[in-house]
Amino acid sequence: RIVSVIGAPMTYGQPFVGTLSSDALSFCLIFWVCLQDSGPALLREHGLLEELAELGWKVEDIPDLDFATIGAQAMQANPSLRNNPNAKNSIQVGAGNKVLADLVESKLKLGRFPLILGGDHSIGIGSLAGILRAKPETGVIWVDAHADINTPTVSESGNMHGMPLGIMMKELTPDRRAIPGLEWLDEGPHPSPYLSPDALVYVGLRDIDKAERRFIRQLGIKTFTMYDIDHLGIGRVMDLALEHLLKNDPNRPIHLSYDIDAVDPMHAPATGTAVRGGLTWREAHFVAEHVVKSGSLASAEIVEVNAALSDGQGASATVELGHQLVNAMLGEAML
Ligand code: DIR
Ligand code: MN
Ligand code: MN
Ligand code: MN
Repeated sequence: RIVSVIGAPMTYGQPFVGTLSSDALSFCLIFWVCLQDSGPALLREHGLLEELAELGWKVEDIPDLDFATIGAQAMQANPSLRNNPNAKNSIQVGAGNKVLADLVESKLKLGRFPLILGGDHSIGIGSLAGILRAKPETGVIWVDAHADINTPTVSESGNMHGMPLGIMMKELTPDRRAIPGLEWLDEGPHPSPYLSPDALVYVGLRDIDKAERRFIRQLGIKTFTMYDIDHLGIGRVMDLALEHLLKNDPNRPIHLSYDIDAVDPMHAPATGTAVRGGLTWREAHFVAEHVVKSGSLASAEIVEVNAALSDGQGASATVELGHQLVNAMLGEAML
């Protein structure tokens, strides 16, 4: 099979752009790290593509999406639009995700396995939009310390990496055209379907905002927090997660959206919003391995690997983990 590696170095959905100290800002301007995330480049340098080939995949390497340019062009096209504090950088986030969605959709329709390298988790908007246009029946496993189900109305931070699921659920965002930059989701001959709450399973949550808690309860979303992992063990949790998604259709495609901050900061310190008490190294791998073993994994993404947010040692440890998790997603553990 062919894996299409899509570098999606989005940074506009997280707080470390635009709001930096002057020191950090000059660092940014020199190294471009604030407008273009280094995650995909570092994973490539780490030998990711060669290893996928060794695992038996044909690798299609797509040049990283240039979100800095796409974002700047979108801003130029809408000079009158003000930055919205309730959905920060929504023009740039929206424009970049539109390109990502088209790419993901086209690769899936060619029968390829899209492997998306983030970037912050706002790219979940484009990934899900593209996936649901190609395969509307897809189920999603969201591995994260956070629920990422805020909306511009309820978000306490305004950061869009905390909103992809809130924006992709009809119950929470019935009119996506109201968010500047995201109009394309509901426009044109080919609008992007919403994700149904029962098509989602969470794994690893431990930092949930008040409004998010209410949404999860109201919508009845299947959720396995760190408490559940401690209680039941990761094996049982993943069995139950797959059972929830596959009980009515064992052939349903699954998308794995993997936020590296689900893993304990001991192993993944280079990420924007680290939360203690996360997945162990083995639990983190098992999550991916067990989804692969089901035979249902059709697409995957790894997000929030942000080397700019740690010292060199922390950054290389996080990239190493990200690389290993990608190997797991693409079947390294299968005999
Ligand atoms: C928080 C943090 N719930 C927010 N979310 C993060 O800003 O909405 N998601 N860090 O990855
Ligand atoms: Mn996330
Ligand atoms: Mn997170
Ligand atoms: Mn018990």
